[in-house]
Amino acid sequence: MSYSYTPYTLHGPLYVSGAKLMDGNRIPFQLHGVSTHGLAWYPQYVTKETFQYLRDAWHVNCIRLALYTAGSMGYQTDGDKESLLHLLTKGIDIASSLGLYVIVDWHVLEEHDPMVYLEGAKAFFEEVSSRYGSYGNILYEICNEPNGNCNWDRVHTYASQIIPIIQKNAPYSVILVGTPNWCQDINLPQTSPILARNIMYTMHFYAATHGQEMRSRLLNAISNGIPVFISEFGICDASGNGSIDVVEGNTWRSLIEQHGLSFICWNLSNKKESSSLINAMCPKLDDFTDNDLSPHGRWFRDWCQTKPL
Ligand code: IDC
Repeated sequence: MSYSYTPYTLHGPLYVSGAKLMDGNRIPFQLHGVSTHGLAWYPQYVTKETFQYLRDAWHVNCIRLALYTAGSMGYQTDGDKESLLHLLTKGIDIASSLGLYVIVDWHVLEEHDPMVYLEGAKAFFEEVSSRYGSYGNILYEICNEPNGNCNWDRVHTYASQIIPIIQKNAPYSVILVGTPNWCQDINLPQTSPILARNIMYTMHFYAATHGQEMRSRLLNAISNGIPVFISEFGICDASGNGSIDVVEGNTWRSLIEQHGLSFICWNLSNKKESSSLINAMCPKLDDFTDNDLSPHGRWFRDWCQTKPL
């Protein structure tokens, strides 16, 4: 079924008020969607068929475009910058034409610390935010997962140089800031928050690895008024593989729903690993049947389908 209204026509530009993400009707709002795998590795899903299908059949209202900065084919390493940027903007354009929200994810991972490619990040966010400054459906995720020895001070220093670049061009966009320890340390921003408007801090979980202890940390952060956004999660283990844990997954789901948090599932690909939503042998780009989807994919689809656009 195809709708004549879209998430963006219904909800408009978003903003942050206190700890909450709000829509253009000034009502607390949840984004729920999928993250691509590394754009360089699975570019085939950046198509209108796939995004439209996910919107209409699964009620996905947001797509996260994961641009790995380092590693094989990374934007700052040996990737072809021009074609990666082209793929990213193609994703933004398709999502926008379908009225989907879209997260531009500067996917810091292997380099541990976003300061490693500070200059590259400045150039990248200048380029993208100046091109799309007038778009109200774009969120900027400025560093996926700081990790290793990267502490909150480093993230703060990085963020305070990137945020003004984005806000100069796209003054009203929501900006997502990763937290240390692969986005598990959601307690840290409270020690020295980032003093800018429309900021949310990201927490990531993988339900077969992360349980009650992390949920308590999340609850503490929420009760301390920290705006939290779950920009990546899975219900397999933190490697992106291993068995899925539906029981823990459902406990996370209840918590997310109770607090109206946004949630973006990893990952939109058919890579042979359990976090992939699509089965390894399935080449399809839309019209996914139960058999085309992994257990992860079916679990997430069933949840997402309960959501309004
Ligand atoms: C994983 C992918 C896997 C890939 C690996 C390294 O699922 O195929 O080989 O990255 O590039 C994260 C990261 C995300 C990881 C995911 C699963 O943000 O890039 O993807 N994960 O390990 N944080 C926690 C888990």
